[in-house]
Amino acid sequence: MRTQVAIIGAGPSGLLLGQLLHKAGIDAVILERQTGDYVLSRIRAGILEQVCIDLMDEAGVGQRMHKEGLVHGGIDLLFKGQRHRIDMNQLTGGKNVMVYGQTELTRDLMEARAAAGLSTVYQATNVQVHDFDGKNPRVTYEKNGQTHEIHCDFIAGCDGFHGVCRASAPRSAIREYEKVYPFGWLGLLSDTPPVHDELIYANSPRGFALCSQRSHTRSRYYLQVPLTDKVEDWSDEAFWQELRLRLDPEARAKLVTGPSIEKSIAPLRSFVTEPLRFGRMFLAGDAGHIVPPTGAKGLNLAATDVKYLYNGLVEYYQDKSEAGIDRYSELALKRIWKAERFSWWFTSLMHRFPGEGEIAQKFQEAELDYLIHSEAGARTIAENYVGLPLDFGQ
Ligand code: RFL
Ligand code: PHB
Repeated sequence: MRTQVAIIGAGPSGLLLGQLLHKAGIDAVILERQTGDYVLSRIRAGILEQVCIDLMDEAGVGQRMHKEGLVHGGIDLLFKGQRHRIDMNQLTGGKNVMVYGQTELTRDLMEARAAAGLSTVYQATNVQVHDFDGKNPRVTYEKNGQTHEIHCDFIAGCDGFHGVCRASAPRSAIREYEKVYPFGWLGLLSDTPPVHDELIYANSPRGFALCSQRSHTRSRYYLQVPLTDKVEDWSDEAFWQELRLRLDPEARAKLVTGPSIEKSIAPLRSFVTEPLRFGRMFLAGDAGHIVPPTGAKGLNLAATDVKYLYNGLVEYYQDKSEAGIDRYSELALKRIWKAERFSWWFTSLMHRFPGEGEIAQKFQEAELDYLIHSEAGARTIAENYVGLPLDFGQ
């Protein structure tokens, strides 16, 4: 088989890239290790930046998102038992974010791909990437006991943190930067109305908590937990009890609890690979970088990587120029490092770090107090949270 771009991974990065390329008349095949249902069962991100919304529109798959997504112009920061609103819309000259779950975004992209009759091979095992240092890369995979081969011009590694593409890059050509945090996030999804109409990020002496949502009737809550905790250690009742203790009295009184639909623990990590291009193979999304979820940046960064890569590929096919693909890694990394910095900083500001003692809590509270009372301070949170502008390096 032959295609122009072989995309590895049918998460948000791979599906969005596939859809954009299709719109531009560029042929792509997507190989995914899991089933489509499995991909949709992973509960992950919930907040879209404007650049991500714009990309869904550019890909022609934004209709349901605009109908069902909830536009938020602010977030609440809770510390010392009190909530303070950061008016992001006002502080950024009218920018907002949208609540629309990664599951829904992925579903929209999958459905559009199926409707257009485009090829996604699910349950493709033993995917291997070959010869990407030359002009004729290949991808091999197994399906139903048979080995298949795809010849292509480019390989897009959209296969997440545990994928095969980054692992196949020559060790002498790659640099990896990593910070692992000494705690995780326990997430709970429930069909209960959200405690507040915007998100609440809580700094509490008992640890961080986040009140998020998927709709007016579905809530997503998170608690900072020690890395040693297991999901089985946390009954729903224990989760709600601990969440209450980390909230302010008003939110505590308003909190509606109910049975969990999903509960899972995610470790927190900052991770960046440099570069994001190895000959004719590119890395995009979680394949190239991971952020701790505190800044809601993971999915949004994946989308902007895809935008840069897509622009470069269009330039290659339509204008016969390699300038765009040559700049992909540099441009994407510039934005990635800024989001990495914000996510690390916001994580450090909001969580309890083992062994740091009460003085760390006091420093955090003083910094939060300064930030919310300084327009410059509040704006720095707002500008980063709604997402920095795309830089095309002109
Ligand atoms: P994904 O979504 O991981 O998709 C990669 C796809 O590649 C497939 N794959 C392979 N396919 C073929 N062959 C192989 N060898 C393969 N290896 C892997 C996988 O099955 C998968 O389908 O990466 P992508 O597309 O780059 O999208 C990135 C986002 O998913 C990610 O940044 C966010 O979900 C991160 N993230 C969160 N981000 C937020 O902004 N807010 C959040 O609340 C949030 N929560 C999370 C998260 C990530 C989590 N992970 C990775 C464990 C919670 C969790 C639990
Ligand atoms: C979510 O809704 O899952 C979510 C929202 C904001 C974050 C992280 C996760 O910062």
